[in-house]
This record gives sequence, C-alpha cells and structure tokens, in this order.
Amino acid sequence: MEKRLQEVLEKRFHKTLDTCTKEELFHALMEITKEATGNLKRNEGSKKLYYISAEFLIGKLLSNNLINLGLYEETEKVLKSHGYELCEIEELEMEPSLGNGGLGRLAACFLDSIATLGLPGDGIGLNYHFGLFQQKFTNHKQQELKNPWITKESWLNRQSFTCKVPFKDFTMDGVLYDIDVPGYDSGCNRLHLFDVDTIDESIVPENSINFNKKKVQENLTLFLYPDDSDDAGRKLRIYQQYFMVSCGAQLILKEMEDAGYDLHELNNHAVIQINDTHPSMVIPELIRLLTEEKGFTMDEAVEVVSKTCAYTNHTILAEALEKWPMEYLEEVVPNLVPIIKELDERVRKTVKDESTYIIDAQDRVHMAHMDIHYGFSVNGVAALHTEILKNSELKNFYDLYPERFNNKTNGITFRRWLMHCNPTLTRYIESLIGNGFKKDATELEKLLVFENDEEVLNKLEEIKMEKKLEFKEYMEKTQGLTIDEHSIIDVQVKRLHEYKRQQMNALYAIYKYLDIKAGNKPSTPITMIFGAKAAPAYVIAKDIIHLILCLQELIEKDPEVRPYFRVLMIENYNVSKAAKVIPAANISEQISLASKEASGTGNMKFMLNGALTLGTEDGANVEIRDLVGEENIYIFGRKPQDVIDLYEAGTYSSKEIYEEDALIHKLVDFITGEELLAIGDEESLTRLHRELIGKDWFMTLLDTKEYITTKEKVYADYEDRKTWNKKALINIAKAGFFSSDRTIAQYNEDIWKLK
Ligand code: CR6
Repeated sequence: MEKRLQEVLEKRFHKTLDTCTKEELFHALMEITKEATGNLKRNEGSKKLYYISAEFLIGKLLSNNLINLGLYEETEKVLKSHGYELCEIEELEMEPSLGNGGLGRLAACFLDSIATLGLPGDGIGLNYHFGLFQQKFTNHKQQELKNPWITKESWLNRQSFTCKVPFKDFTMDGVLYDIDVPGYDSGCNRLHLFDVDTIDESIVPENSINFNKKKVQENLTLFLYPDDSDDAGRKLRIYQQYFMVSCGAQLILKEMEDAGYDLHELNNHAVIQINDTHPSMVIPELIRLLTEEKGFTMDEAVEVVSKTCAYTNHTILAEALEKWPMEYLEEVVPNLVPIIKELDERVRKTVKDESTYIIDAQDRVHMAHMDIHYGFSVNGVAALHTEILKNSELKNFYDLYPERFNNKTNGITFRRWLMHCNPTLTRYIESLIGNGFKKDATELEKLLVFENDEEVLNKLEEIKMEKKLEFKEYMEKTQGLTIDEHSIIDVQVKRLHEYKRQQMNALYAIYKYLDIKAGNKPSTPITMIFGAKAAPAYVIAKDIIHLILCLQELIEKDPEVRPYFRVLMIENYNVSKAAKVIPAANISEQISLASKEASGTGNMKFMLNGALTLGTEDGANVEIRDLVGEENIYIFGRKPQDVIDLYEAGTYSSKEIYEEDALIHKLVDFITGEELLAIGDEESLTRLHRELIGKDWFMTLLDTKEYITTKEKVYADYEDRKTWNKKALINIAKAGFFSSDRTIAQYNEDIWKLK
C-alpha cells in the first residue's frame, strides 16, 4: 500500500506521503481502491439478479471498500506512520445521499451482501446529481439546500453502453455510469446508475432546491425524489421512473443476448427484484421491448416477464402505494398505456374481485397490483409486516396467489454497521470469540457465555464510553454542542414522519422538563438526541422539527434543567452521522404506531452496537424481542391488531384523551404555552397543537402515558449498570440474525435461485 500510494502521489501530484495535502491523499486512495476493485473477479453464473431501485443510499465508500478489499488496517497503519488518521481523510469524501431512508439504505446493504456471498447481481438505478437535500437549521426550522456529491473524480465510471428512451414528445439518450461493489473478501458486482448528458445543474439556484420542473431534458436526473406536491412534480417522477426502467430493461436484454441466451428463457437467466413500486413499469416496458423489438407474441412476453419479476413491498401506508392517473401516463409514456390496459384486461377476464384490478374506477393505475399479478413473488420485509399484508392490506391478492407471498426480514451489513463504525467493539469481540462472526454473524452468539463475566461487561461499558467521547468531539466540532459523556444517550434518528411519532418523544421531553422544574432530578443526566429530515412539502413534519428545536433552545437556556436533561438535534442526519451516533447510544427509540413501520433497520444497527430498544410491537422490533427475550428489551403500547381494529372502527379520538387526561392535556398545551411561544413560531406550534387534538392520525396520544412510564423505567434500570451491560451483551450476541447476509441468502434460496 505504501509503495503504491507514493507512486500515485508522485505521478498525479508530484508529491510524497509527507508533502501531499489531505485532498491529494484522498484522491490517491480513491484511485488505488478503484484499481483494486477493478482487479477483483466478477461474480458470475448462468443466472443473474438485477435489483432495480429508485434509491441506493450508499453513503461514503472509501472506508467500506477498503474493509471489503482487506486493505483497511494496512492503509490505516501506513497513514498513521506519516501522521494522518484514515478517519480524517474519509471526512473529505462527498456523501452520495441517493436515498431517503430505510428503503434506500437497505438496497445499499443488499448490494454489499450480494457481492459478499459471491452471487452475480447488479443494482440498477439513477445517477441523481443532487442527493436528498442538505438540512440546515435556521430560526429553529429546517431549511433545505441542494446536496451535490459528484466531483470531477468520483466512484462513478462512465461506460460505453447507451440507449434511447422514448417519451411522448421526445426521446432521451441514456448513458451509464457504474460503481463497483466489492464483496467482503469476495468477488465484485456493479451498481448501474443511468443518466443523461443534457442535465443542467445550473438551473438550481444556490441555497435552494427549486427548479423548473417542466424542463425534463435538463432536470430528469437532477434530484432524488423531486417534490411531488404538484402535477408537474408527479409527472417528473413518472419521467424518472420510466427512464430508469427503460434503460434497465434495455441493459438486461442486451446482457442476456450478449451471453447468448434465448430471450424466451429469460427467466432461467435473469431475475428482477422490484424494490417497492417505483420500478414497477419495468414489467410493461419489458413486454413492450420483447413484442416490439424481439418478435414475441403478447402471450409469450407476458409469460416470461411474469416468471422473471419479483416484488418487495415496504409499506402499508396508502400514501406510499403509487397509483398513477392514466391521464399522466398518456402524457408521459403513451407507449406503455396499451400494454397496461392489456394487462388489466387479462386480469378482468379471470379475476372477479374488482379490488385487485390494475386500473380502478377513477382510471388510476395501481402499480403494486401490476407487480403482484405479473410477478412470481411478493415479499414483505419483516414477519409482522408480511402477516399484515397477507391478512389485511393485500388479503385479496393473498387469496388469489397464496404461493407467491413470502417474508424476508430486513438486514444490515455488519461491515459498515459494526466493523467500520465500531472498530473497538469489533476488535474486542474478536478477542473473545475469534473472527468467525465476520463471515457468519450468528457466531456472535458465542458471546453469551460471557453474560455474567464482570470483566467483559465492564469492558463493554468502557467501549461505549469511548464511542460517546468520540461522538461528543464530533458534535462539538460540527455543531458546537458539548454533550455530557456521562449522561444516558437516548437516540431517535430516522426520517421524520408522524407514524414514527417523534412528536410522542417530544411530549416526553416536555414531561421531563416539567418534572425537573418541579424538583425531581434524575439520578443520571439524560441526553435525548434527535436526527431527522422532513420531506420539504410535509408541513406537520416540519412543525415537529420546529417543536424539537424550540425545546432544545428552551432547555439549553435553562440552568435549572440543562445539567440533568437535554434535547439535542443533529443537523443534516445522514449515513455518516448515523455511523457516529449509533455506537454512542444507550437507548434506541423505535416508537412507531404498531403495524405502521414495515420493518425498521435502525433498530438492528443500534442493537448490534449494544443499545437497548425502547419500542412498540412493530416491524422487526417483534423479532428483536423474540430473539433477546422480554427482559432485554422495553416494549410498550397498543398492539398491532388493536390498532388495525381501531382504524377499522374509526373510533379513535385524540380529543377525548386530551380532554379526559389531565397530564396529557398539560403536555399538549405546553406546545402553545408562553415558554415555547417566546422562542418559536406561533403559526407552526399552533398548527401542531391543533393537529394533535383534532386529528392525530397516527394515534400519538393513545400511547403517550405508557411511553412515559416505560421510559422512566428504562432510565431507572440504567442505574443498575451491571444488569444493563448484561442486557447490552445479549443484544449484541443475538444481532447475528439481522445480518443482511442472512437476508440475501434467504432471497436467493426462496426467490432468486442463483447458483
Ligand atoms: N420508510 C419502511 O417504512 C423499512 C424500509 C426498508 C420503508 C421501513 O420500515 O425498514 O422501507 N418503506 O424495508 C418505504 O420506504 C416505502 C422505509 O424506508
């Protein structure tokens, strides 16, 4: 490594390891890493997976690629001997935020595991020029800025493949960029990101995310998830989706033909995993290409495509299940319209249940319906979620095709979420049980023999302290906030959404604030950490951020409360910040309204790093509980079936709870009380107050009381540090199940069947 680094620095910058700048060093490292990945053998086989997804939240790649290549430690040593820290070089990398949250990060973890298991499988997506917006706090509010990540040199490698994508009034030329995906101690796959050369980044002003949505030739791949609160935005999403799937389908067919396969046997050589409904148009697009260009009859095309495509559902929230008005499709992708109508006709001929039709009475196209009728597999992302799909949300489809439904509980790559973000813990685990867990995560269970070993438990606490100190230093440097490392670190980091109920956590903060004001000081100080971006057009979500930032301000300025209790919000929460805060956490907040969080994956990352979950019976929390046992997790709140029944009955009234419960009344009214109004914006706080009492669609007030009692118990339990540390150890030991290597092995076993 040292020799190669010197060579590259000399050749490119006429510098040495002792004279170069950190930027030059970063570029040299990137070049060497790309070269090493390029030399890896490609994973190959007679059947290949294509994972199509609108999002790949890959995050920074330098360190993870070095880990997977087996070069991390050597690089670290070489840099150290010349006075550099690898982690400071890594800070210079631009972060590709090509995803919103869990779904996009899942796709990135999956790519890592697919490559690691030696399976031939590539990702297909879009090369957004700006990732998810950069978040800034001004006047206690979220401000959105554009988030560029592509520099002159990056992980992207331009390829020679091109294709033409036919829209209604014009054709666009797709170009392809690849990012190599090295497996851990294994071969290599690729992430294919499509783009167009006519994109004009300059149509977006500085400090803004606004642009002319109608200039499709200039804006098509500018933004991940452009604001879809108006017609133009929604149509732009269809342009993006069609561009992605058309390029993808053309690439797949070309690769198949180049390999000499008969396209009539496409399903024996390719499998396409459709990640949520954003790529669903790949089904009619493949049918179109096969019939128009490859001489297939409609019957032949429908049959082979249906045997090639599989669909993953990631949510039961109606707002996220895409239904496109036919009118929009006619305007953007008229080529697909007759095919979609034909697919719908075929369903109507054989199926009685109208609720499963692709085109509904309002002439809207239900993308998920198309996926289920014309795919061979439908999977949910956690056991509970899949059961809800089968028994309520998609029951009518389950009745039709029970054999298509299956569960694949999500997972995370331990290379990033343990080895990279917590090397100290990794090394310590290795010293206790050897390094087999790096390849077979279930070996973490070997840690269980130490559950009563005081030396081991103390060491775990020491490591937690080290990570808290690192996080403290980071927060000081980036936001000027000084955290007390001796406090309990209680963390809720995830996208801001009402169903995730950050507002309930904020109500707890109000409770604690008032309790301390009344003279009840906690034995150990508490630091509550939030990190969340709200969709730019999601008004209530932004109001919740405003509330949290106002609470932060109120408490920071209150010398009576601040020494015991603080509320802090991480600005611009993203993948790298996740890697900093998760290892420092004692408590992992997973408090969604039961039945609404399909899985969650943050919950797995916290557990793996020794935090205890405070959560509802929702998503993968249920499987965490089953693995660690009731005594090693804190579960509270209304059960999923009760919540489903409550929606069905339509009897939930937050107003009733507010009026009947004096404590809740007091906490909710604090939002518009004089303390917060003196800091914040009256309109925003009043709107949130009104929402909580008048609607509260995700039933915050239903669980608030039990949440407060449970959280008080968690804090009290922290006082018995030995028992706490034992619980942390059991959580780490049982986390192996949540390795995405396991998830991918199951996808392959049940759905993909790659050799
Ligand atoms: N928001 C689910 O809500 C799940 C991920 C990945 C989500 C979340 O519970 O862990 O997908 N769904 O499966 C969607 O994005 C539609 C998410 O990230």
